[in-house]
Amino acid sequence: MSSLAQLISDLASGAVRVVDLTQPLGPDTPVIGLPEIFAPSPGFSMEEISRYDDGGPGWYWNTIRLGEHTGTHFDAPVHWITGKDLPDNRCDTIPAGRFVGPGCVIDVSGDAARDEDFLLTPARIEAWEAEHGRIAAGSWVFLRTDWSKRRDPAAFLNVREDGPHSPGFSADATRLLIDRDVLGVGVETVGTDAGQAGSFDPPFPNHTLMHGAGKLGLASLANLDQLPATGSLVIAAPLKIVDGSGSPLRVLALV
Ligand code: 23J
Ligand code: MN
Repeated sequence: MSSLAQLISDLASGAVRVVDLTQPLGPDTPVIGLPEIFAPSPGFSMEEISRYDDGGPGWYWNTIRLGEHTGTHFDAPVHWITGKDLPDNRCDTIPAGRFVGPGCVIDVSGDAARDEDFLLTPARIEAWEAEHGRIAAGSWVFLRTDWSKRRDPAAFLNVREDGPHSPGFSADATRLLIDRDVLGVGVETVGTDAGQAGSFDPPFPNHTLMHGAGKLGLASLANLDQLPATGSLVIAAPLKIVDGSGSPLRVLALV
């Protein structure tokens, strides 16, 4: 049997399941808040075109408006200045093969519960590799923080007087993942950098370094607690927006 025929059979039998790593997308979807000197990204809004009425007696459809980086979304290398001149760096030009890869889940949910500014370190990645094997080139690496269980948008964004507080990656952890030649990282928080990362060196190190290396990002993921540490197959394909810097998307894992 071919591997795809085997997969089709395993999907039909339930031996392989599809896990949806996507948050619902609607007007209540939280959006990253940047300091007021920067332009804000609009959240999701929807306007009806027709609903089985005079505007369209037999059909229902809507117009949607949103920032590219709203809800569960994809970050292309061109999103960051460090990736702006790389080849194949935008939503419509990244080869589709780079949207599919094995998933590695690094569970730091206990650490993030104790410390909302928790940062993944190289030592923590190496400890994970001692247990699960070296992160393969072309993997999606997910940081499980259980942050998606914060259903209240205020608790999810967790903004205080000194800005947002949420877990993320140290600059050196990002460098190690680039050395592993991952496809990119995925997080449960609103962005792929920690809440306080605007004041790190370099600022927003995960965006700066990952996108500078042509790597991808996935933010506001859900259900990472339903994935094994290794062995899943992840499909994260953005809309083919011409010159797009990112896109809302449906992220699926075969488990
Ligand atoms: C723009 C500026 C800073 C950040 C972000 C966007 C994101 O997190 C994003 O959605 O890419 S941190
Ligand atoms: Mn983004």
